[in-house]
Amino acid sequence: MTQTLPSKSDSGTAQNVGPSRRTFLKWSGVAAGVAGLAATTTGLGSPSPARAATEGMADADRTVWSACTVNCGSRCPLRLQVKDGTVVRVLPDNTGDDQLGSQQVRACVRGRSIRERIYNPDRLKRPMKRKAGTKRGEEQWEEISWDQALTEIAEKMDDIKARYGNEAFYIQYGTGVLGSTMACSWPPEATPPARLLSLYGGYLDHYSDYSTTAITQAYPYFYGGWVNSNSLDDVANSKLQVMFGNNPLETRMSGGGHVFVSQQIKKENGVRTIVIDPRYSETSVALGDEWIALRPGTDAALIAGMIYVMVEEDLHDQEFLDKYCIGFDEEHMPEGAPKNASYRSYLEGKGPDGVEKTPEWAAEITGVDASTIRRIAREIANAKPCAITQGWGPQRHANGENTARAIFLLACVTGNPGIPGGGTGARESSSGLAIASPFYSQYPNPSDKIISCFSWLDAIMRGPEMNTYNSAVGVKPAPGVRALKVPVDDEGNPENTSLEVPIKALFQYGSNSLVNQTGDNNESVDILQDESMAELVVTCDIMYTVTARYSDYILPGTSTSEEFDFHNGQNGGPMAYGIVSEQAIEPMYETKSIFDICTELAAKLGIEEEFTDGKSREDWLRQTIEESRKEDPDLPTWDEWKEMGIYRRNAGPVVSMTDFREDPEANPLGTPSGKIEIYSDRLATLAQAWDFGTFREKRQGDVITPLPEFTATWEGALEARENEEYPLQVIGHHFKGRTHSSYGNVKVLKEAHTQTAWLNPIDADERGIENGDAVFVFNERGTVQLRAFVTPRIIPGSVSIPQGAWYKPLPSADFSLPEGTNPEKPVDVGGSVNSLTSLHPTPLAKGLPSHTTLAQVTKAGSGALEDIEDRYYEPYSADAVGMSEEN
Ligand SMILES: Nc1nc2c(c(=O)[nH]1)N[C@H]1C(S)=C(S)[C@@H](COP(=O)(O)OP(=O)(O)OC[C@H]3O[C@@H](n4cnc5c(=O)[nH]c(N)nc54)[C@H](O)[C@@H]3O)O[C@H]1N2
Ligand SMILES: Nc1nc2c(c(=O)[nH]1)N[C@H]1C(S)=C(S)[C@@H](COP(=O)(O)OP(=O)(O)OC[C@H]3O[C@@H](n4cnc5c(=O)[nH]c(N)nc54)[C@H](O)[C@@H]3O)O[C@H]1N2
Ligand code: SF4
Ligand SMILES: [Mo]
Repeated sequence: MTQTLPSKSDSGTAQNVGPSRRTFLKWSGVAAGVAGLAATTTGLGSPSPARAATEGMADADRTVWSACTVNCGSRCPLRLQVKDGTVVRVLPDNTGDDQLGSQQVRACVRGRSIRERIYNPDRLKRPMKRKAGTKRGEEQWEEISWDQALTEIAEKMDDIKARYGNEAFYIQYGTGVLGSTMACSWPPEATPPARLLSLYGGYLDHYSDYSTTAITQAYPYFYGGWVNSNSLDDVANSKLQVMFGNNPLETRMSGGGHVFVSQQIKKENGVRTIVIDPRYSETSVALGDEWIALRPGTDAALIAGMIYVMVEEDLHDQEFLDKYCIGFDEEHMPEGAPKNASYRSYLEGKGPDGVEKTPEWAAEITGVDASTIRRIAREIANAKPCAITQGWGPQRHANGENTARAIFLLACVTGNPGIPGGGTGARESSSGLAIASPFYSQYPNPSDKIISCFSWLDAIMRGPEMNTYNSAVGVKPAPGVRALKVPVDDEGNPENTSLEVPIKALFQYGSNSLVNQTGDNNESVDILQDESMAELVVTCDIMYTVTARYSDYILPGTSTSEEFDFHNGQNGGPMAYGIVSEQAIEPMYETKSIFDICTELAAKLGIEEEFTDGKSREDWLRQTIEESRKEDPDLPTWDEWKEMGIYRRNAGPVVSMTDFREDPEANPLGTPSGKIEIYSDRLATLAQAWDFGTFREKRQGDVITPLPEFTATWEGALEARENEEYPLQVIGHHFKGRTHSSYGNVKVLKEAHTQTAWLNPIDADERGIENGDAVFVFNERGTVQLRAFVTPRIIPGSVSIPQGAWYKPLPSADFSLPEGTNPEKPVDVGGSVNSLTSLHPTPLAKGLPSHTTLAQVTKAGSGALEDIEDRYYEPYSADAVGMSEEN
């Protein structure tokens, strides 16, 4: 077998390990139409490639507007060409221009390959039920009719409701159809299952999201609520750009390309860019003038070291700190705060730890040498203004709340919030359209209890033991607010709320988070396989995903190309836009839209009339646009919008927090002091009240600190040095080959962007690993087998396994495993980083610590490469588990 081995080059996308041609060609499409696709893409009817790109096939029956609606943080229109009822070609937006604010929205490689998602061998075809007597995940399915599936689900729901009440129902985090309106999959309250469950008596809601759990909870204590930084195009006004773990060139691949255009502006204006990331990311490659490689989870130490230098050399913006902030020095502390509790005291070693936060101290923790820390501290302080942003990688860590606040702090110490060219240290702003949501606002959830989006496995196991103090169980503050507000009594102490019952029924719609996207796949499976815990697991997806595999009922959904919908644009920068997609093709197989599924389930539950309110899907969409037009008459009508596909307008660049900057007294923040709180006395209170270790062992770093200080955490950079068994820090970056797990089964994308473990040559040499070798990455929680990408693009001591690959566990007995692997755990040959990560939540937010994981890497034995090669391209397929083929 011939193999294309990865190149050692460290630029661009050279990490890819090519598949063998044999496995690639082995693939065959499921639908008859697919056979014709190869011919059409070779240019039939297309006079020139350029024309083909926008005009496509001359003999297509029609071209309709559709969209890519997955959660990549962008949102792209697609023009689907249909011939004989089959999508034969995907064309880009052909409207707009090349000016920022009215730019064309060009779909990325994923959206452009959407046909291979529509006509994928893994498409779910008809409802399936787990066979009686088998365990979840054993993949023994019985195909059943829609009527049987929905009747049985309704009966089980009634039974659970009678025994436990509505708090036992949970809508899983799921963002696969985030970009739609009638097919929306998140936030829960904006989904068809939520309308159904609200009418049925309510459900347990979740706060925050897997993207931003830690930073969402950090915000209120620092800025009083969510604020963005300036939009990226505002970089034209900056003297320097500093990006902490922000990788928009991979995580914002379209959104109208404002990232690319804005960064062109950066280049034209000669704005130097420093990227601070354990990896030399795509953004560092394309934009970075300097890459600062730091150990994962240590940004707060780097920042302390830098601010130490700024203070020492009087480069900090004392005026800004005095006027807009509290907590920086002893002269500006909230009443009642202890002595020496200010950030300056922390730097000077006057706080409880007694350690001066010199650059040498920071160097020891971060791996960035002290002279570099001094140099960039001076550069950042002297560049006025300086655009400091963070992605969400830095906060997806064991104490990500403090990291997020530390990056905000750097922006404040340098006086950058609220001015052009500056920013808040948060992620970049983007404009949007205000769209009404009549379908979802009509029946709010009658239950106002809320848990962290990451706590549902705990709630399955021990719901009634969970309360505010030990698990941040809360009360929903207001519709649409997804941060937890902890109510306090007259003394300022948090009020306690408890769950009454465990979660018993789980609904996954557009979610692969039951298993695969949450964390610790193997433990999640163990919990789900105990049927005394979760009693009903229903999944609606378009693919036979990992989550589908562990469900009781699988309901096959239609894809966006099979539906009418409205999609609010995202990340167009200064451009706000929206897309109306038309139904391109008939629903495939026996698939149904989530609106129809919920309508039919509502009928079984006796609430159909309320559910639809007598309106069709299109009626609701029309109403959505009509109601939005009442507030914003410039918007097109539904019919006009349908015709034009995409509507856009220039909303202008965003500079955030200008009101506060101009007049902080008149425009106070939502913090108790109305100012930016570098020291938060509410966090000081929570630090006392919060109870760690009740049912998860308290681990290092499970602390809340009033200041955004560095905390050494479990499985963090410091622990890595002491841990001989698992000395490597594993992160799992968001990857261009997939949007999480979505598109993860598209062959061309797998071929172009192969799943590998990034490993520094120093670590590889120590282990006798060469580029392209098969390796095991393992810890107590699991073992993953995949190829190594040996590259100086990652800091020594760290490994990155791009998140979202599909978990594929095989019995460990089939492998000859190295010492240190846990034989009780299967070997994941799909390469999911969540086979290694932990379910231990972050301290304040109870969020995902996905990028905090220790593991070891060793070379896998002979034969492993061929194994990987063979398994990598085979479909996960529903056909393989007993679904019939005929359409
Ligand atoms: N192509 C593609 N785009 C996507 C997605 C996808 O799956 N694929 N997912 C979308 C979604 S839902 C989200 S939430 C966003 C996610 O966007 P992010 O959360 O920003 O993405 P990550 O890749 O997790 O992290 C960004 C960078 O942070 C780095 N990093 C990790 N740990 C640390 C640290 O401790 N400190 C510092 N300074 N850097 C660190 C990573 O190496 C990475 O380069 O992306 C969106 N866009
Ligand atoms: N280790 C680690 N884990 C992570 C992260 C990380 O950085 N590291 N990032 C986290 C983040 S930020 C996020 S947002 C989550 C994302 O986690 P999820 O929201 O679960 O995202 P996906 O894996 O893309 O799953 C979306 C599902 O929707 C399905 N879907 C797509 N289109 C349709 C449709 O039209 N109809 C139906 N019915 N289904 C559809 C897809 O097939 C897919 O199964 O992952 C989190 N997990
Ligand atoms: S994956 Fe994101 S950037 Fe790519 S086409 Fe879809 S919405 Fe656009
Ligand atoms: Mo996310």
